[in-house]
Amino acid sequence: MPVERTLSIIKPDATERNITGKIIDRFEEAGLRIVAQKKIKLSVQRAEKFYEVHRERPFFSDLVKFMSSGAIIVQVLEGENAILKNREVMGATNPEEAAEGTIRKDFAVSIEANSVHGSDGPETAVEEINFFFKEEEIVT
Ligand code: IDP
Ligand code: MG
Repeated sequence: MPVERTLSIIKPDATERNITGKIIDRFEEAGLRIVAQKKIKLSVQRAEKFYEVHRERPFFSDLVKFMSSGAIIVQVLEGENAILKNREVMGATNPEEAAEGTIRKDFAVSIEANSVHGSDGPETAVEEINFFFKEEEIVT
């Protein structure tokens, strides 16, 4: 299986509740390695840009408000099949539909405040990693 990189975000609802270590443990237990990480706060403008593809969705402005409301941890995760593996560990967008043992099932507050973001494919992974990190900030 190919070694891939994916962009992960631990969202404001999780940093606020001080459960980032519990979430990171799920990634590491699944064989994903943190090769870059920083704690930041997004401006409204940066959050709008990151979620540009959702601009026409009814939840866009609430999502931008939420994602810029507090600290987030952005990470590059690396491992075999990392993009899909991370999505599996995260669980479905709506925690009510997320499988047992997934991060969103165990930690999410709502469909919006669902604790984590993960890239959804190889192209978005590259774009999203480049949105937050320079190559020299990624250390394997
Ligand atoms: P994903 O994070 O599982 O890839 P997307 O459809 O890409 O889900 O949506 C991006 C984010 O927008 C979700 O993680 C969630 O925070 C928020 N979101 C998605 N659907 C809804 C909704 O129906 N109501 C409120 N927020 C939503
Ligand atoms: Mg998505």
